[in-house]
Parts: sequence; C-alpha cells; structure tokens
Amino acid sequence: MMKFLLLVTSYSTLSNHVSAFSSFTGASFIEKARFKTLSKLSMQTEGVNGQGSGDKKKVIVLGGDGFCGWPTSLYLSEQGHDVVIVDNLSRRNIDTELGCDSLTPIATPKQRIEAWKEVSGKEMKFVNLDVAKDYDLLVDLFKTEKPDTVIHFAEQRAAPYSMKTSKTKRYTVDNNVSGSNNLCCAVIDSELDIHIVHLGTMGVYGYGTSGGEIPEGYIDVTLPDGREQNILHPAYPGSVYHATKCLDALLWQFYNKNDQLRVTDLHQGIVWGTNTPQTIKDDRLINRFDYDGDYGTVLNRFLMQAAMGVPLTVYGTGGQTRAFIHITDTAKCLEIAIMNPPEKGERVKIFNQIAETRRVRDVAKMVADQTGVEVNFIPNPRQEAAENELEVANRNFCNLGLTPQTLDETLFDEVQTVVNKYKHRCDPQMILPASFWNKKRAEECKPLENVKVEFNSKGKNEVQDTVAK
Ligand code: NAD
Ligand code: USQ
Repeated sequence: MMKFLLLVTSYSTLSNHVSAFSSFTGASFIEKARFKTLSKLSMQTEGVNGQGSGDKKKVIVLGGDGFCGWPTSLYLSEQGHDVVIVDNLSRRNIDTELGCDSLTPIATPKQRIEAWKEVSGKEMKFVNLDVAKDYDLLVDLFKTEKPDTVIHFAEQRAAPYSMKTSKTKRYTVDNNVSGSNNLCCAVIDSELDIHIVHLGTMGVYGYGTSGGEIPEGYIDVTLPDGREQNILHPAYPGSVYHATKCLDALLWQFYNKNDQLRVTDLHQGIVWGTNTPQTIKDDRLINRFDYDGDYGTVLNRFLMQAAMGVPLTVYGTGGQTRAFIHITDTAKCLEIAIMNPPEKGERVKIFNQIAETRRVRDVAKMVADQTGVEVNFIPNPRQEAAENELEVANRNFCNLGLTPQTLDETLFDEVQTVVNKYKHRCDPQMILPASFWNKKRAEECKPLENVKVEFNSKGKNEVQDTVAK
C-alpha cells in the first residue's frame, strides 16, 4: 500500500483529535448561524413593475435549481417575495456527462416545488428554459410575469470544467456570455424597468493584483499626464470560466450606459456549506453538494474528504488565498441586493460578496485540527500563483446590515453531518483533480493517474491507508 499521492508535506496526525459531531437540528443550526433579520435594513418599499407590493418583490431566479439558486429561492420565498425559478437543468445533465452526482440526493424540480408548498404554504413556479438559447421564451416570460428583479445565477460556474477540453471551454463561453447578453436584450425588449442582479466572482479581479485592498468594482487610477479616473477594476481572469465573468462585467457596463439598465453585479467568493434553515425543513428540499474534482469547491471538498478519512487534497503549496462566504449569507446578500437597487441612470452597482479571506493551507489545517485527517500537498492542476495575498473590501454589504458568518467549526459539523449521512453515495475516484490548465500542469499531475482513492465505508476514524496504488 502506498500512502496518498506524492506526499510532499503532511501535518502530523494532529493529536488525533476528532471532535464529536453535534446533532444537527433546524433550530440549533439557526441558532448557530445567528440569523439576523433583515428588518433593520434599508429597503426600497415599492415594487417597480407593479407585481411586487410594499417591501416585497416579484423575482425571477435564473439558475434557481443550482447550489446557490435553490436556497436563495427558498429564502426569498420565505421572506414573502414572489419567486419564479428558471433553469434548463444543464447542471444535472453535466453530472450525467461526468459520471458523477450531487452527494446529497436532490429531488426533481417538481418534487422540490411541491415540498416547499407543503412545508411553507408558499407557491413558487418552475420554468424549464435555456437562457442562452430560448430568447423569445425569455422575453415572453418577462412580459407575462413582469418581475421587479431578475437574479442571474444561470451560468456554467466551475473553473476546472471550463478548462477541461476545447468543448467545455467553448460551451462555457457560449452559455455564459450569450445568457448574459440575452438577459440584457430581453429586459430591453420587455420594456420593463427590471433590476438585474448578477452573480459575478472575486476571480474577475485576479487575486491580490491591486497591490492592496481590492475595492468594490471600481478603482481610482492616474493615467499618463496625471489624469485621474475611477474605472472598472482591471480584469485578470485565471480560467475560461472567470474570463466569462469579466466579459459579463463589460456587458453590464455597456447596456447600463446605452440603455440605462439597472444592474447590480455581486462579486462573490467561494461559497461553502450545504443546507440552510429552509432546505433542512424537508428531505426533498435538500441542497446539492458537489465534491468532485471539477465542481466541488475547496472547503466543501476538504470537509467531505475529512468525513471520508481521505487525506485533504491541497494543490501545490496551498499558499493560494481566496475569499469565502457561507451559503446562508449568499441568500441574505441577494435579498439585500434586490431591496437596494441602483437608481435609473446610476452606473452598475458592484458589491464584493465575501465574509473573509483565507489561505488554502490554513483552511486545510483548520479541518485537519478538527477531524484528525491528514493533509496532503499534491501537484497543482491549475495555472495560478503558488502564493498570494488577498485583502478585499466588503463594506457595501456590511453597511446595509450584513453580519457575515466566518469560518466556524460549528458550521463544519453541519456539512460533515450531511456528508456522513450520504457518504455511501460518494464515488472516491471522483475526488482527484480531473482537469488541467495546460500541458505543463497535466504533465506534472501525471502521477495522479495511477492513484486509486479508497475509503473505509465504516467511518473516517478507522481509515489509515486511504489511498492505495
Ligand atoms: P450551479 O451550477 O449549482 O447552478 C447554476 C444553475 O444554472 C444550474 O442549476 C444550471 O442548470 C443553471 N443554468 C446554467 N446555464 C443555464 C442556462 N443557459 N439556462 C438556464 N439555466 C442554466 O452553480 P452555483 O454554485 O449555484 O453558482 C451560481 C452562480 O453563482 C454562478 O453564476 C456562479 O458563477 C456564481 N458563483 C458561485 C460560487 C460558488 O462557490 N458556488 C461562488 C461565486 C460565484
Ligand atoms: N484547491 C485546492 N484543493 C482542492 C480544490 C481547490 O487546493 O481540492 C485550491 C485551488 O487550486 C484554488 C482554490 O483552492 O486555488 C479555490 O478553488 P475552488 O475550486 O474552491 O474555487 P474556484 O475554482 O475559484 O471557483 C469557485 C466557484 C466559482 C466562483 C469562485 C469564487 O466554483 O463559481 O466564481 O469559487 S472566487 O474563487 O472567489 O473567484
């Protein structure tokens, strides 16, 4: 048996400390997450297009079947907003294409909507439509529903998937850029003053390239001859996926200038966590959980790997610093954004949607300290800086009342409880990276090809040689 991969460094067994997982109930989770009501927030009180009333909005959620879109839809519905979900289920289809699945067994959209009605008494509609292709249907939907706000989650969002092959690169650009352009055109053709709220990414800025705190969207620059301007922060994407978010930002800027579209662009960090106080109300409402090398994001992957007893897969030195936000705060940020739209004629509002920044190896150490799992440093499949600093302004949301949840072991328990419940659904071979940024990175990762990931199905504490060759 050979120990997991090219073991460059390993934190020792970390005192073999394994915390007892606390039981996970809705009430205790809500208490732990310290939910802050939005009643104190500054809120616009009129629905713009006549459908929303008072402080409630009519909201179309594009991509509302996804990891962020589903819990956000439930949260907005619970707060009394009128929610219509649009999704073409492409994410579920990509699971089939990759031979993978959400670790959590997600119900069909129909079952989800019915369960929410049973649990909450609230109606939500579901419309299966491709935002990047079904343009006329999109315009018709806007004209029929007359939403105050359209939230746009409906993009191919995995950087590794976007870098897999020329096919996935082209799909990511076609889907994401066409979808955003269609959205702007459809708002114009509907002749409604719809507020667009788009989920962008911290990755549009690059990581730490400003040489100081990353501002919220715009940066003061001094041009030759001492001319001073405040411009969109220079784009510095690290993947085809991140490049589409940079192109989106230019589309928002153009249509805002040309057609006075009201747009809010939310540059969100890495989302972690699984369930929210709404999704835990019924098994059929459970949120999706991605753990595979393409769609799983770093902290959720580490929490899942720890629960399985698989050494954590830190890429390179783990010196990459990234921004993080918990899934419950994603939903709260969206409500703040829809209640505080820009004025007509105001430039695109840009908020950094993050709670904090952390270095990947520090995140791994936190998880390892809590669970006793080993940390492995493996060749990095990505073309990215081995080490970077990252300081990010998030004052816009904080000034509007957000108190973001920071990384907290009590919330780690929630994820690990979910993972333990569904670990029989995990395919261990999907854990290793399966997408390489370029030929050099692929070459460096070649030794991973012969590695077989195994975990002991009895439980994480019994696993010793988790990966065998
Ligand atoms: P996800 O893949 O789980 O959800 C996206 C949803 O959009 C899926 O249900 C998919 O089927 C749908 N979709 C994609 N293309 C579509 C199209 N053309 N027409 C209709 N539906 C379409 O992703 P997520 O994690 O929920 O991310 C949502 C958004 O938030 C993305 O735009 C992503 O870039 C952004 N974001 C996510 C994270 C994160 O950590 N998950 C962090 C920052 C930003
Ligand atoms: N990483 C590891 N080990 C792993 C997985 C990732 O070390 O097992 C490292 C990566 O090399 C990278 C960092 O962790 O440096 C983050 O990777 P990630 O997969 O968690 O996040 P990323 O690819 O940046 O994308 C995710 C979402 C994307 C969103 C982005 C926000 O998938 O939709 O836009 O986070 S941000 O990173 O702030 O731009």
